[in-house]
Amino acid sequence: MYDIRDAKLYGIVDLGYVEPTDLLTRTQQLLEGGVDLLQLRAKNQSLDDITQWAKLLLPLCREAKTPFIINDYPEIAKEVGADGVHIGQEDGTLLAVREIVGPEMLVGRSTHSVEQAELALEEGFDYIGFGPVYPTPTKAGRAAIGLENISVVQDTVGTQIPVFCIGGIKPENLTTVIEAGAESVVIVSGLLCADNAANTTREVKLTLNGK
Ligand code: TZP
Ligand code: MG
Repeated sequence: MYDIRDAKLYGIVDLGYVEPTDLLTRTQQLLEGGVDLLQLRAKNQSLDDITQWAKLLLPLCREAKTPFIINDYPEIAKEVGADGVHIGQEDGTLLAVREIVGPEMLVGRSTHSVEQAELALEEGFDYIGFGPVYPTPTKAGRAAIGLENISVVQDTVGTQIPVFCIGGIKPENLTTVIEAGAESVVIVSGLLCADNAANTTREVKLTLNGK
């Protein structure tokens, strides 16, 4: 049985960076490189399209034994039989999501402060995203929270559920983020825009594993 507490690197195939025609290839590259969780993130796309893409990607993730998470849409996660769903601060309560997806599915929450992180733990989320650590075009308009509270959240929330630091994290600044206390990260553009996504993913995994 997969234990999400072992997850170090959370990869996202984001339609802001990947053409629909490249989705399968990019997903395969991230899986080959060893992401521990794979999310489909598709802002401003039709529910039908997202559902179809999710159905394409799910078998790849199953083959790689990597949990497949849908961003924003519990109904789609339920329909396609995904392993999890990820929601933001504005996306309602865990209870409302559980009514759609049931008790087993992983449910993650985006958090942007120590207070939000602690509330997400209290509410019962399976993991959190914590950031943006650095400003990032992937989440335009959201202020960066910096490095200083990573160790605080890691030492409180992070002893109970995984804390994935997110936002502007790249291979170049990963060591700085780890030195600030991060144990697990989400990297979006830093993997998707790499010349060789599979190799970059592999290198990032080695760094996260302290090698
Ligand atoms: N939530 C906070 S920052 C962010 C999300 C979805 C985007 C992270 O993307 P990148 O490209 O790794 O900065
Ligand atoms: Mg959302």
